[in-house]
Amino acid sequence: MRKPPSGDPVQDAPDVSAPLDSAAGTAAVARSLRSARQQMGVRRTALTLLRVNQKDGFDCPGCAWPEPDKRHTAEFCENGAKAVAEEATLRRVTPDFFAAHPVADLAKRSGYWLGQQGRLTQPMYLAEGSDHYEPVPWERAFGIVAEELAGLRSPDEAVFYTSGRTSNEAAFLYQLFAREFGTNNLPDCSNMCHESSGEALTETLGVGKGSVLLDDLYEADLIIVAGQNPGTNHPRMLSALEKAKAGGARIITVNPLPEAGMTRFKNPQTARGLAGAGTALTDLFLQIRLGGDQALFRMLNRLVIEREGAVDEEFVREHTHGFEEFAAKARTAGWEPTLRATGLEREEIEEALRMVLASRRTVVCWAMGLTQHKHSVATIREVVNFLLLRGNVGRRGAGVCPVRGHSNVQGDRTMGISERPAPAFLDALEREFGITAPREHGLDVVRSIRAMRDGEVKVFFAMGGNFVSASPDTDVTEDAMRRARLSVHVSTKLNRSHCVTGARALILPTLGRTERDLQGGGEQFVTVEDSMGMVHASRGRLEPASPHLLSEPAIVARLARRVLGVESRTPWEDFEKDYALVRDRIARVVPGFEEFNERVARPGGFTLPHAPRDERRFPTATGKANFTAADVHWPEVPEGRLLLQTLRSHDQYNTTVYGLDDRYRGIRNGRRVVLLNPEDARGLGLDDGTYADLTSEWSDGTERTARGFRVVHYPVARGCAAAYYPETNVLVPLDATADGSNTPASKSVVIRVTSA
Ligand SMILES: Nc1nc2c(c(=O)[nH]1)N[C@H]1C(S)=C(S)[C@@H](COP(=O)(O)OP(=O)(O)OC[C@H]3O[C@@H](n4cnc5c(=O)[nH]c(N)nc54)[C@H](O)[C@@H]3O)O[C@H]1N2
Ligand SMILES: Nc1nc2c(c(=O)[nH]1)N[C@H]1C(S)=C(S)[C@@H](COP(=O)(O)OP(=O)(O)OC[C@H]3O[C@@H](n4cnc5c(=O)[nH]c(N)nc54)[C@H](O)[C@@H]3O)O[C@H]1N2
Ligand SMILES: [Mo]
Repeated sequence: MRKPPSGDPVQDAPDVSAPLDSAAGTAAVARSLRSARQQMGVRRTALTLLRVNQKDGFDCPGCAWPEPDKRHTAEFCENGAKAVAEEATLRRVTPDFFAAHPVADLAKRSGYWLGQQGRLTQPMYLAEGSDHYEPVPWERAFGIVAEELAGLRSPDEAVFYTSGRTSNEAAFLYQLFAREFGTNNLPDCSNMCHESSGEALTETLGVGKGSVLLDDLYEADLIIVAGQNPGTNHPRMLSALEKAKAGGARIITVNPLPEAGMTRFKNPQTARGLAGAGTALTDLFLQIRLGGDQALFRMLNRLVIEREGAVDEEFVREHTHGFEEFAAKARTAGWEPTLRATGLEREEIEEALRMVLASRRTVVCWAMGLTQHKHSVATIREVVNFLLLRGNVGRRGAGVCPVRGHSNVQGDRTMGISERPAPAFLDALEREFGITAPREHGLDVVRSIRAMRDGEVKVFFAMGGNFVSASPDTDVTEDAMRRARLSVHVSTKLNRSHCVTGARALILPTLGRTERDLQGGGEQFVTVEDSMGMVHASRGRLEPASPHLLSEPAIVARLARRVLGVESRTPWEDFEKDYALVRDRIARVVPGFEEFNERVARPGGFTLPHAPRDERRFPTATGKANFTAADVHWPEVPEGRLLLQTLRSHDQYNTTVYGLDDRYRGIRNGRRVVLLNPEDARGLGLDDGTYADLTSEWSDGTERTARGFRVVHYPVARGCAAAYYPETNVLVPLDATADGSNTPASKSVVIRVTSA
């Protein structure tokens, strides 16, 4: 079939052209200014974009990549500009809009359409049995939440979700409120994102965060970028890689797709980048099969161990534990399974080995390509083994670099947003606030969905995000949400989670990063922590999108007063007026934040301590860095089936679709595409341009189907397929999660592709 089958739920007619082999450059600048002007107009564009990531400006609501010390006047990227434009848009969703659109009608719209309607302006309430949201005064909205919470048999029948844009101050108050209320049910987007990294790093190094700073990248001899597409998702990282290369670093890219940004980068901030050929970033491209990374690193580790003098024996002796057991295991790695798991040639791995051995200082960077598989935790532990062997932790120019997603997802965790809080954190919280914190572990994202499905959770509260679209198994998740008594979303923009709701629902509109936050105590700023543990202030300057908006800290503080009543000894009212008082408390509860207010006042902020990086101290169970000797796994794919990864286009931010232009991959005007290796496609009788249905097969015998995807012949690794998230979340079974982190295995879904 050449045309989309009729009944296709989303208007989608993808145009396809050849993928590009370089990223950024003038086209990126033009694209960012165009989307900014469309949403904000000319003057606002100039005023806003110049404040992104400046020392007295606001933190870009895009990704968590850190700001360099010497900043350009335009320290943002094409996709940062889109993130800002999306928030600073002049379009508004008013009560009239809700009067004109019944919820059932909104539920039929695409996520793209919903997002394009503009900023939310007033608190809205969907009464039980009603088909329209209606405006509701703030105090009544808080009253509704309090009513439902008071009716629960146990505080654990409520869940408090967080998406990673929430500031440190709001996150700290939010977790305090949840714990005073009595639950650790604090799932967050991390559960779907870098949880596997946190899990693996905590066990092996004692700190669940990255160990490198920007300077380390600049000083590295070798940087391995595995399972990450920085050209789209962390574009400013390309500038750092370019600088590293100028300093002599070499780069190995490990990815089933050749991504334009890693191939060649035209830095839009330099004249040469704008006009010339740009910098070739990747020295060696390993086009790996999905999920083959553990096998790759295991083989490299075997080869390093076998090579005379290649292991840093002093480091291993002084600082690590478990080497012998690991080495014995690694020596058994065989070539045949390695080549099968990775799809690579032996010569390619040997070339990688030569680069590894030639490097004194190695950094490994990764993102979702490593974290969203069943065996992700073991894979990341293998990366740690790899770095430990040659002493590449706690040395300048070397270390682990998990590149975070949301701009404050790391900070939210530091502030205690976690369903499995450390006992020491709870002890400190109890001491500071005189509360009794619940000690039992709470629910993560996947377990929250199960609990809602099974009627065990009745109130769902979200601080940001788009839970039903971001979560796996869309149909199951939506049904689960519909079983809730009440769903509440603190949001800036309309999304699908406002349309698929509990029996009652509330939308609580909030300020974005770009906006001025005026409280009783004067103008406020908030703080965030980037992917490298640097904490700094973020100050919005724009007039808020509507006079009815409340800031996230104000929403939490007012809700807490209403729900907890006079029993709470926490000075919520003071916290709402003056966020510096919140920071004083954070300083006493969270290690590394001593003298928080003083230190964050300095331009550029401060860097949090990191024991492995700063002093080669490893706060693990053994007191050393741990080698781990897991079995090697990779996804088994039955005959005639493919392995699907669900990834991001260049024109989206998670569930927010900015536009329909996945520029670097040459895909425009539609998102229902499936990228297949031409040989695999031919084997299945699927010509480029035809339409196909995707059916996932799960081990319990259940199947899930998504229909009407345009087949695109694309240079993906053999046996692998790629399609966009969130359209394909419907294919990811709720129970398909990573061992040890419970992260949905969104990058290894076994599918069959059949002609539509
Ligand atoms: N503009 C923009 N920026 C963003 C986001 C966005 O949506 N838009 N999202 C933010 C968030 S929350 C996050 S977590 C990050 C996500 O950043 P990324 O992790 O870069 O995002 P994905 O699109 O999921 O891309 C995964 C990459 O890993 C590769 N990959 C997939 N599976 C494997 C595998 O098994 N092995 C290897 N070696 N590679 C694999 C894919 O081909 C792809 O290049 O970006 C953040 N920044
Ligand atoms: N299949 C598949 N599923 C995935 C992934 C994948 O790669 N494949 N990736 C996973 C990952 S890495 C992540 S992080 C999750 C993302 O999951 P979420 O963080 O839940 O989703 P987002 O799409 O980032 O949330 C967008 C919404 O956040 C709201 N928002 C934006 N800014 C603000 C703000 O400042 N304050 C408040 N209160 N609200 C705001 C807006 O209303 C917007 O509609 O998705 C996960 N799901
Ligand atoms: Mo993420």
